[in-house]
Amino acid sequence: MEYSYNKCSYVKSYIALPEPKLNVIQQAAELINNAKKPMIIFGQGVILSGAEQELKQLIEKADIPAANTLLGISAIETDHPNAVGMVGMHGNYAPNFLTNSCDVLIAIGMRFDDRITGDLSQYAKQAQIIHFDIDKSEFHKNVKANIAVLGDAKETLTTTLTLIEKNDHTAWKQEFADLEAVEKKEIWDEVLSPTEGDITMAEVVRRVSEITNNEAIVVTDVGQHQMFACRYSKFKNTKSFISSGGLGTMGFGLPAAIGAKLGAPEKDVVCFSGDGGFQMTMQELGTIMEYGINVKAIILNNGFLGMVRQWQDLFFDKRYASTPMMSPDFGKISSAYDIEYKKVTERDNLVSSLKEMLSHDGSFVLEVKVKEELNVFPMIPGGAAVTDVRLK
Ligand SMILES: Cc1ncc(C[n+]2csc(CCOP(=O)(O)OP(=O)(O)O)c2C)c(N)n1
Ligand SMILES: [Mg+2]
Repeated sequence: MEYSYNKCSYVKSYIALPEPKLNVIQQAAELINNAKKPMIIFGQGVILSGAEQELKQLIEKADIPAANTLLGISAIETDHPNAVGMVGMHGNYAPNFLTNSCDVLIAIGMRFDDRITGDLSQYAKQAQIIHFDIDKSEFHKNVKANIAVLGDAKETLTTTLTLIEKNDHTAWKQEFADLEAVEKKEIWDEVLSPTEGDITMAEVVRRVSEITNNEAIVVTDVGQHQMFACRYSKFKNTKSFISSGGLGTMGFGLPAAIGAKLGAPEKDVVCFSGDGGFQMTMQELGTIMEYGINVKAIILNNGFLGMVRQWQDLFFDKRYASTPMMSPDFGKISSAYDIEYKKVTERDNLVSSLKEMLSHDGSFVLEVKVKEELNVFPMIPGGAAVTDVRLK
Protein backbone atom coordinates (compact mmCIF):
# COMPACT_ATOMS: atom_id res chain seq x y z
CA MET A 1 0.00 0.00 0.00
CA GLU A 2 1.33 3.42 -0.83
CA TYR A 3 0.81 6.37 1.44
CA SER A 4 1.13 9.90 0.17
CA TYR A 5 2.29 11.18 3.55
CA ASN A 6 5.37 9.02 3.17
CA LYS A 7 6.55 11.66 0.75
CA CYS A 8 6.32 14.46 3.34
CA SER A 9 9.58 16.27 3.73
CA TYR A 10 9.05 17.09 7.41
CA VAL A 11 9.49 14.59 10.22
CA LYS A 12 6.35 13.27 11.90
CA SER A 13 6.28 13.04 15.69
CA TYR A 14 5.11 9.44 15.36
CA ILE A 15 5.87 6.57 13.05
CA ALA A 16 3.48 7.13 10.19
CA LEU A 17 3.49 3.54 9.01
CA PRO A 18 3.66 1.18 11.95
CA GLU A 19 3.65 -2.51 11.10
CA PRO A 20 0.50 -4.13 12.60
CA LYS A 21 1.18 -7.12 14.87
CA LEU A 22 -0.90 -10.16 14.01
CA ASN A 23 -0.84 -11.63 17.52
CA VAL A 24 -2.29 -8.42 18.96
CA ILE A 25 -5.05 -8.40 16.36
CA GLN A 26 -5.79 -12.04 17.19
CA GLN A 27 -6.22 -11.12 20.87
CA ALA A 28 -8.52 -8.25 19.92
CA ALA A 29 -10.62 -10.47 17.66
CA GLU A 30 -10.94 -13.11 20.36
CA LEU A 31 -12.15 -10.53 22.86
CA ILE A 32 -14.67 -9.18 20.35
CA ASN A 33 -15.92 -12.68 19.51
CA ASN A 34 -16.49 -13.52 23.18
CA ALA A 35 -18.03 -10.20 24.18
CA LYS A 36 -21.61 -10.17 25.46
CA LYS A 37 -22.01 -6.39 25.36
CA PRO A 38 -19.47 -4.96 22.93
CA MET A 39 -19.59 -1.32 21.90
CA ILE A 40 -17.60 0.58 19.29
CA ILE A 41 -16.63 4.24 19.42
CA PHE A 42 -15.16 5.41 16.14
CA GLY A 43 -13.46 8.70 15.41
CA GLN A 44 -11.94 10.62 12.55
CA GLY A 45 -9.10 8.11 12.22
CA VAL A 46 -11.53 5.86 10.37
CA ILE A 47 -12.21 8.58 7.81
CA LEU A 48 -8.57 9.61 7.48
CA SER A 49 -7.54 6.04 6.78
CA GLY A 50 -10.46 5.36 4.42
CA ALA A 51 -11.60 2.47 6.59
CA GLU A 52 -15.33 3.21 6.46
CA GLN A 53 -16.27 -0.01 4.65
CA GLU A 54 -14.13 -2.16 6.95
CA LEU A 55 -15.73 -0.50 9.98
CA LYS A 56 -19.16 -1.18 8.57
CA GLN A 57 -18.36 -4.82 7.88
CA LEU A 58 -17.11 -5.25 11.42
CA ILE A 59 -20.20 -3.62 12.87
CA GLU A 60 -22.52 -5.70 10.72
CA LYS A 61 -20.81 -9.07 11.02
CA ALA A 62 -20.33 -8.90 14.79
CA ASP A 63 -23.61 -6.94 15.24
CA ILE A 64 -22.03 -4.28 17.47
CA PRO A 65 -23.69 -0.98 18.41
CA ALA A 66 -21.43 1.81 17.16
CA ALA A 67 -21.17 5.40 18.34
CA ASN A 68 -19.19 8.20 16.73
CA THR A 69 -17.13 11.02 18.14
CA LEU A 70 -17.69 14.57 16.85
CA LEU A 71 -15.15 14.14 14.08
CA GLY A 72 -16.23 10.58 13.33
CA ILE A 73 -19.59 11.91 12.11
CA SER A 74 -20.58 10.68 8.62
CA ALA A 75 -18.07 7.77 8.50
CA ILE A 76 -21.13 5.54 8.42
CA GLU A 77 -24.62 6.70 7.48
CA THR A 78 -26.75 8.17 10.28
CA ASP A 79 -29.58 5.72 9.61
CA HIS A 80 -27.44 2.57 9.82
CA PRO A 81 -29.30 0.11 12.09
CA ASN A 82 -26.25 -0.29 14.37
CA ALA A 83 -25.50 3.44 14.60
CA VAL A 84 -26.34 4.64 18.09
CA GLY A 85 -25.37 8.30 17.75
CA MET A 86 -22.64 10.45 19.20
CA VAL A 87 -20.77 10.17 22.49
CA GLY A 88 -19.51 13.16 24.42
CA MET A 89 -20.65 16.20 26.38
CA HIS A 90 -23.63 16.87 24.09
CA GLY A 91 -23.81 13.44 22.53
CA ASN A 92 -26.66 10.99 22.79
CA TYR A 93 -28.03 9.58 26.01
CA ALA A 94 -27.74 5.88 25.18
CA PRO A 95 -24.09 5.60 24.04
CA ASN A 96 -22.88 7.90 26.82
CA PHE A 97 -24.76 6.06 29.53
CA LEU A 98 -24.04 2.56 28.22
CA THR A 99 -20.31 3.24 27.94
CA ASN A 100 -20.40 2.27 31.59
CA SER A 101 -22.33 -0.97 30.89
CA CYS A 102 -20.49 -2.53 27.96
CA ASP A 103 -18.10 -5.41 28.60
CA VAL A 104 -15.76 -4.67 25.68
CA LEU A 105 -15.18 -1.12 24.45
CA ILE A 106 -13.61 -0.97 21.01
CA ALA A 107 -12.19 2.47 20.25
CA ILE A 108 -11.18 3.01 16.66
CA GLY A 109 -9.28 6.10 15.48
CA MET A 110 -10.30 8.20 18.46
CA ARG A 111 -8.32 9.58 21.38
CA PHE A 112 -10.60 9.54 24.45
CA ASP A 113 -10.55 13.30 24.82
CA ASP A 114 -12.09 14.89 27.88
CA ARG A 115 -15.32 15.84 26.11
CA ILE A 116 -15.86 12.13 25.48
CA THR A 117 -14.79 10.64 28.79
CA GLY A 118 -15.82 13.16 31.42
CA ASP A 119 -14.46 11.97 34.76
CA LEU A 120 -11.77 9.45 33.85
CA SER A 121 -11.92 7.75 37.24
CA GLN A 122 -15.50 6.72 36.43
CA TYR A 123 -15.08 5.96 32.72
CA ALA A 124 -15.78 2.43 31.42
CA LYS A 125 -14.12 0.86 34.45
CA GLN A 126 -16.08 -2.40 33.95
CA ALA A 127 -14.93 -2.85 30.33
CA GLN A 128 -12.03 -4.49 28.60
CA ILE A 129 -10.72 -1.84 26.24
CA ILE A 130 -9.37 -2.39 22.75
CA HIS A 131 -7.81 0.68 21.20
CA PHE A 132 -7.06 0.84 17.47
CA ASP A 133 -4.84 3.80 16.58
CA ILE A 134 -2.07 4.78 14.21
CA ASP A 135 -0.39 6.99 16.79
CA LYS A 136 1.29 5.05 19.58
CA SER A 137 1.34 8.06 21.88
CA GLU A 138 -2.47 7.95 22.08
CA PHE A 139 -2.38 4.56 23.81
CA HIS A 140 -2.89 4.65 27.59
CA LYS A 141 -2.70 8.46 27.48
CA ASN A 142 -6.17 9.08 28.91
CA VAL A 143 -7.66 5.61 29.12
CA LYS A 144 -5.62 2.48 29.71
CA ALA A 145 -6.20 -0.07 26.97
CA ASN A 146 -6.11 -3.82 27.58
CA ILE A 147 -5.23 -4.37 23.94
CA ALA A 148 -3.58 -1.65 21.86
CA VAL A 149 -3.73 -2.32 18.13
CA LEU A 150 -1.16 -0.12 16.45
CA GLY A 151 -1.55 0.56 12.76
CA ASP A 152 -3.51 2.18 9.99
CA ALA A 153 -7.18 1.45 10.68
CA LYS A 154 -7.88 0.18 7.17
CA GLU A 155 -5.09 -2.35 7.50
CA THR A 156 -5.77 -3.45 11.07
CA LEU A 157 -9.53 -3.67 10.57
CA THR A 158 -9.09 -5.67 7.38
CA THR A 159 -7.05 -8.26 9.27
CA THR A 160 -9.42 -8.18 12.26
CA LEU A 161 -12.35 -8.88 9.96
CA THR A 162 -10.84 -12.17 8.80
CA LEU A 163 -10.94 -13.35 12.43
CA ILE A 164 -14.37 -12.07 13.43
CA GLU A 165 -17.30 -14.43 13.85
CA LYS A 166 -20.87 -13.63 12.94
CA ASN A 167 -22.83 -12.63 16.02
CA ASP A 168 -26.18 -11.40 17.24
CA HIS A 169 -26.50 -8.77 19.96
CA THR A 170 -30.20 -8.01 19.66
CA ALA A 171 -30.88 -7.82 23.40
CA TRP A 172 -27.91 -5.52 24.02
CA LYS A 173 -28.91 -3.27 21.11
CA GLN A 174 -32.37 -3.03 22.63
CA GLU A 175 -30.83 -1.33 25.68
CA PHE A 176 -29.66 1.43 23.34
CA ALA A 177 -33.05 1.65 21.66
CA ASP A 178 -34.79 1.98 25.03
CA LEU A 179 -32.60 4.88 26.12
CA GLU A 180 -32.89 6.49 22.69
CA ALA A 181 -36.65 6.47 23.14
CA VAL A 182 -36.22 8.30 26.45
CA GLU A 183 -34.00 10.94 24.83
CA LYS A 184 -36.43 11.43 21.96
CA LYS A 185 -39.36 11.91 24.28
CA GLU A 186 -37.56 14.21 26.70
CA ILE A 187 -35.61 16.31 24.21
CA TRP A 188 -36.11 15.79 20.52
CA ASP A 189 -39.77 16.63 20.10
CA GLU A 190 -39.44 20.03 21.74
CA VAL A 191 -36.46 21.20 19.69
CA LEU A 192 -37.07 19.40 16.39
CA SER A 193 -40.76 19.87 15.77
CA PRO A 194 -42.09 22.85 17.71
CA THR A 195 -45.37 24.12 16.36
CA GLU A 196 -45.25 27.54 18.00
CA GLY A 197 -42.74 30.02 19.36
CA ASP A 198 -39.42 30.98 17.85
CA ILE A 199 -37.60 28.85 15.30
CA THR A 200 -35.07 26.51 16.94
CA MET A 201 -31.56 25.76 15.71
CA ALA A 202 -32.35 22.04 15.64
CA GLU A 203 -35.22 22.42 13.22
CA VAL A 204 -33.16 24.53 10.81
CA VAL A 205 -30.46 21.87 10.83
CA ARG A 206 -32.92 19.02 10.29
CA ARG A 207 -34.78 20.85 7.49
CA VAL A 208 -31.44 21.30 5.66
CA SER A 209 -30.81 17.54 5.90
CA GLU A 210 -34.30 16.82 4.59
CA ILE A 211 -34.08 19.24 1.68
CA THR A 212 -30.61 18.05 0.66
CA ASN A 213 -31.54 14.37 1.03
CA ASN A 214 -28.81 13.96 3.71
CA GLU A 215 -26.22 14.54 1.00
CA ALA A 216 -24.90 18.04 1.73
CA ILE A 217 -21.53 18.70 3.27
CA VAL A 218 -22.24 20.33 6.60
CA VAL A 219 -19.64 22.67 8.04
CA THR A 220 -19.98 24.32 11.42
CA ASP A 221 -18.51 27.03 13.52
CA VAL A 222 -18.26 26.58 17.30
CA GLY A 223 -20.97 26.88 19.91
CA GLN A 224 -24.52 25.71 20.48
CA HIS A 225 -25.32 25.68 16.76
CA GLN A 226 -22.35 23.32 16.27
CA MET A 227 -23.77 20.87 18.79
CA PHE A 228 -27.25 21.15 17.29
CA ALA A 229 -25.73 20.53 13.84
CA CYS A 230 -23.93 17.39 15.13
CA ARG A 231 -26.99 16.09 16.86
CA TYR A 232 -29.66 16.68 14.24
CA SER A 233 -27.94 16.59 10.83
CA LYS A 234 -28.24 13.32 8.96
CA PHE A 235 -25.65 11.93 6.58
CA LYS A 236 -25.50 9.41 3.79
CA ASN A 237 -21.90 9.84 2.70
CA THR A 238 -18.56 9.88 4.45
CA LYS A 239 -16.46 13.05 4.70
CA SER A 240 -19.62 15.13 4.88
CA PHE A 241 -19.15 16.84 8.23
CA ILE A 242 -16.44 19.38 8.96
CA SER A 243 -16.10 21.03 12.34
CA SER A 244 -13.46 22.29 14.70
CA GLY A 245 -12.98 19.49 17.22
CA GLY A 246 -10.30 19.67 19.87
CA LEU A 247 -9.51 23.37 19.90
CA GLY A 248 -13.07 24.43 19.05
CA THR A 249 -12.06 27.61 17.28
CA MET A 250 -14.81 30.16 16.67
CA GLY A 251 -14.50 31.59 13.19
CA PHE A 252 -13.57 28.19 11.74
CA GLY A 253 -16.82 27.68 9.85
CA LEU A 254 -16.85 30.08 6.93
CA PRO A 255 -13.25 29.59 5.75
CA ALA A 256 -13.60 25.81 6.25
CA ALA A 257 -16.72 25.89 4.07
CA ILE A 258 -14.74 27.63 1.35
CA GLY A 259 -12.18 24.84 1.51
CA ALA A 260 -14.90 22.18 1.46
CA LYS A 261 -16.50 23.69 -1.64
CA LEU A 262 -13.16 23.90 -3.45
CA GLY A 263 -12.49 20.26 -2.50
CA ALA A 264 -15.94 18.99 -3.48
CA PRO A 265 -17.39 21.41 -6.03
CA GLU A 266 -20.16 18.99 -6.99
CA LYS A 267 -21.66 19.01 -3.47
CA ASP A 268 -23.91 21.47 -1.67
CA VAL A 269 -21.83 22.99 1.11
CA VAL A 270 -23.88 24.40 3.97
CA CYS A 271 -22.15 26.24 6.80
CA PHE A 272 -23.84 26.83 10.16
CA SER A 273 -22.39 29.69 12.19
CA GLY A 274 -23.49 31.53 15.28
CA ASP A 275 -23.93 35.29 15.35
CA GLY A 276 -20.73 35.46 17.42
CA GLY A 277 -18.43 33.19 15.44
CA PHE A 278 -19.56 34.47 12.05
CA GLN A 279 -18.20 37.89 12.97
CA MET A 280 -14.78 36.45 13.67
CA THR A 281 -14.06 35.57 10.05
CA MET A 282 -16.82 37.20 8.03
CA GLN A 283 -14.17 39.04 6.06
CA GLU A 284 -13.83 35.74 4.20
CA LEU A 285 -16.96 36.81 2.34
CA GLY A 286 -14.33 38.71 0.40
CA THR A 287 -12.68 35.46 -0.67
CA ILE A 288 -16.07 34.08 -1.64
CA MET A 289 -16.74 37.21 -3.70
CA GLU A 290 -13.32 37.27 -5.32
CA TYR A 291 -13.33 33.63 -6.41
CA GLY A 292 -17.09 33.24 -6.91
CA ILE A 293 -17.29 30.30 -4.49
CA ASN A 294 -20.74 28.81 -4.04
CA VAL A 295 -21.08 28.48 -0.27
CA LYS A 296 -24.39 28.56 1.59
CA ALA A 297 -23.78 30.32 4.91
CA ILE A 298 -26.51 30.08 7.54
CA ILE A 299 -26.22 32.36 10.56
CA LEU A 300 -28.22 30.98 13.46
CA ASN A 301 -28.73 34.21 15.34
CA ASN A 302 -29.76 33.79 18.98
CA GLY A 303 -28.45 37.19 20.11
CA PHE A 304 -25.98 35.55 22.46
CA LEU A 305 -22.65 33.85 22.69
CA GLY A 306 -25.01 30.98 23.28
CA MET A 307 -22.76 28.20 24.50
CA VAL A 308 -21.21 30.42 27.15
CA ARG A 309 -24.67 31.70 28.10
CA GLN A 310 -25.75 28.06 28.57
CA TRP A 311 -23.00 27.52 31.16
CA GLN A 312 -23.90 30.80 32.86
CA ASP A 313 -27.50 29.63 32.97
CA LEU A 314 -26.79 26.15 34.33
CA PHE A 315 -23.81 26.76 36.59
CA PHE A 316 -23.67 30.50 37.39
CA ASP A 317 -27.26 31.45 38.31
CA LYS A 318 -27.98 33.00 34.93
CA ARG A 319 -25.37 35.74 35.37
CA TYR A 320 -25.25 36.61 31.69
CA ALA A 321 -21.97 38.54 31.80
CA SER A 322 -20.72 39.60 28.36
CA THR A 323 -22.77 37.02 26.47
CA PRO A 324 -25.78 39.03 25.18
CA MET A 325 -24.57 40.56 21.96
CA MET A 326 -25.58 42.90 19.18
CA SER A 327 -24.76 42.06 15.60
CA PRO A 328 -24.20 44.29 12.64
CA ASP A 329 -26.77 44.28 9.85
CA PHE A 330 -25.70 41.05 8.14
CA GLY A 331 -27.77 42.08 5.11
CA LYS A 332 -25.65 45.20 4.64
CA ILE A 333 -22.48 43.22 5.20
CA SER A 334 -23.51 40.67 2.57
CA SER A 335 -24.56 43.29 0.06
CA ALA A 336 -21.21 45.05 0.50
CA TYR A 337 -19.69 41.86 -0.88
CA ASP A 338 -22.46 41.54 -3.49
CA ILE A 339 -23.64 38.30 -1.93
CA GLU A 340 -27.31 37.31 -1.86
CA TYR A 341 -28.89 37.59 1.60
CA LYS A 342 -32.17 36.82 3.27
CA LYS A 343 -33.42 36.92 6.84
CA VAL A 344 -35.98 34.49 8.26
CA THR A 345 -37.90 35.19 11.43
CA GLU A 346 -41.05 33.10 10.95
CA ARG A 347 -41.32 29.31 10.87
CA ASP A 348 -43.73 29.49 7.93
CA ASN A 349 -40.97 30.96 5.76
CA LEU A 350 -38.18 28.64 6.84
CA VAL A 351 -38.42 25.78 4.36
CA SER A 352 -39.12 28.03 1.35
CA SER A 353 -36.15 30.25 2.27
CA LEU A 354 -33.84 27.25 2.68
CA LYS A 355 -34.96 25.96 -0.72
CA GLU A 356 -34.41 29.40 -2.25
CA MET A 357 -30.90 29.49 -0.78
CA LEU A 358 -30.04 25.99 -1.95
CA SER A 359 -31.33 26.48 -5.47
CA HIS A 360 -29.63 29.84 -5.86
CA ASP A 361 -26.78 29.71 -8.35
CA GLY A 362 -24.05 31.22 -6.19
CA SER A 363 -23.19 31.99 -2.59
CA PHE A 364 -25.91 32.98 -0.17
CA VAL A 365 -26.10 34.23 3.40
CA LEU A 366 -29.26 33.18 5.23
CA GLU A 367 -29.77 34.66 8.68
CA VAL A 368 -32.29 32.82 10.82
CA LYS A 369 -33.53 34.47 13.99
CA VAL A 370 -33.74 31.59 16.44
CA LYS A 371 -34.94 31.10 20.00
CA GLU A 372 -32.59 33.01 22.30
CA GLU A 373 -32.37 31.01 25.49
CA LEU A 374 -32.45 27.39 24.44
CA ASN A 375 -29.95 24.96 25.90
CA VAL A 376 -28.39 21.93 24.23
CA PHE A 377 -29.20 18.68 25.98
CA PRO A 378 -28.25 16.01 26.88
CA MET A 379 -25.24 17.40 28.67
CA ILE A 380 -22.51 15.77 30.69
CA PRO A 381 -21.37 18.62 32.93
CA GLY A 382 -17.61 19.24 32.72
CA GLY A 383 -15.74 16.70 34.87
CA ALA A 384 -18.83 14.57 35.60
CA ALA A 385 -19.17 10.88 34.80
CA VAL A 386 -20.77 9.67 31.55
CA THR A 387 -23.62 8.23 33.61
CA ASP A 388 -24.30 11.69 35.07
CA VAL A 389 -25.58 12.82 31.67
CA ARG A 390 -28.37 15.36 32.19
CA LEU A 391 -31.52 15.41 30.11
CA LYS A 392 -32.47 18.86 31.40
C1 LIG B 1 -11.88 32.00 19.19
C2 LIG B 1 -12.76 31.53 20.31
N1 LIG B 1 -13.08 32.36 21.31
C3 LIG B 1 -13.87 31.94 22.33
C4 LIG B 1 -14.33 30.65 22.35
C5 LIG B 1 -15.22 30.17 23.52
N2 LIG B 1 -16.58 29.97 23.04
C6 LIG B 1 -17.04 28.74 22.68
S1 LIG B 1 -18.61 28.78 22.09
C7 LIG B 1 -18.70 30.45 22.31
C8 LIG B 1 -19.96 31.20 21.95
C9 LIG B 1 -20.30 31.10 20.51
O1 LIG B 1 -21.34 32.03 20.21
P1 LIG B 1 -22.02 32.02 18.79
O2 LIG B 1 -21.01 32.06 17.72
O3 LIG B 1 -23.06 33.08 18.75
O4 LIG B 1 -22.69 30.57 18.75
P2 LIG B 1 -23.89 29.99 19.66
O5 LIG B 1 -23.26 29.26 20.81
O6 LIG B 1 -24.73 31.13 20.11
O7 LIG B 1 -24.61 29.05 18.74
C10 LIG B 1 -17.51 30.96 22.87
C11 LIG B 1 -17.29 32.36 23.20
C12 LIG B 1 -13.95 29.81 21.29
N3 LIG B 1 -14.35 28.53 21.25
N4 LIG B 1 -13.18 30.27 20.28
MG1 LIG C 1 -25.10 32.97 19.15
